[in-house]
Amino acid sequence: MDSVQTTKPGVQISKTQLEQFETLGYTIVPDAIDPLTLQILREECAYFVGYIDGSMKARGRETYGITHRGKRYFISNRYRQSSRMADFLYSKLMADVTTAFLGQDVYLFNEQWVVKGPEQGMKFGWHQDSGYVNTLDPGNTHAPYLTCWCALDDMTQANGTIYVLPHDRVGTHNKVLPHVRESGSNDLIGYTGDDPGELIEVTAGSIAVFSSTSLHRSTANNTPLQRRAYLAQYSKEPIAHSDGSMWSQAVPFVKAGKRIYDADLDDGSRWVREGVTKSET
Ligand SMILES: O=C(O)CCC(=O)C(=O)O
Repeated sequence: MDSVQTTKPGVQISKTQLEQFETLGYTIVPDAIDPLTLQILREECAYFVGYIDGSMKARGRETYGITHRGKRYFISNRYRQSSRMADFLYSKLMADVTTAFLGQDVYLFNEQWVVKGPEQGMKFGWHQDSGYVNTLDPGNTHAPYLTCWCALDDMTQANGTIYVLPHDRVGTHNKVLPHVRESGSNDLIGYTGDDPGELIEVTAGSIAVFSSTSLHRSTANNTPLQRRAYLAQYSKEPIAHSDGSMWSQAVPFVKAGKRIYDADLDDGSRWVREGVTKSET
């Protein structure tokens, strides 16, 4: 038995997963999210997609950045508009998962829904999450952060799951590649080689954990149902913009191994870069 850490009954981060993360840049935590929480996440997801879709319709917009109406939604940093999302983001489950990979201090950096519409759900191009940071802020030097990609549906090649390119096949361990914006989709593309990457097919409630320097992409959704993911990103220290100001958010979550999130202090007036909650642009 190689388990080194128990997160909750039935969910463990093993030595093998830690080694896989270190070597390949990603690992999977299967069936991590309990059914009630999964239901809550799906309900919250429906609310935010409906809200953004309505906002786009009302403004006659087909795109907001990388969101394309009906096809693909990226809805970021809205958890304070929900009475339930903080419970998940700052849960024991997420503390146990994030501390296993980041260490004893953890901050929430970013959170977003990534939803692909039925039948016409668009693909998402090869990128590193750190590539988005560095393209928007050239010269940024941040420690890699952690993406917890939470599957809200069973994820398959057909409905637009992700592929990850292991670090050891492309040399991305702690390395951020240049990215170029793709016209039409507005995606930033960080890899144009012919390695298809590793297909991540997981059941709803599983979490794919990867480093912000891991190259990943996702395929189109050709099924009759939405494909829903919730992506929660955490860092081991506040991430600064190269001008010294805060990048995105740095909400204190875990300090010296203890959960310290305080909802009463988290009213959006601190630990948040101005404008970060406005994704309709
Ligand atoms: O869920 C997906 O399709 C991929 C999302 C993703 O790669 C990202 O938001 O960085």
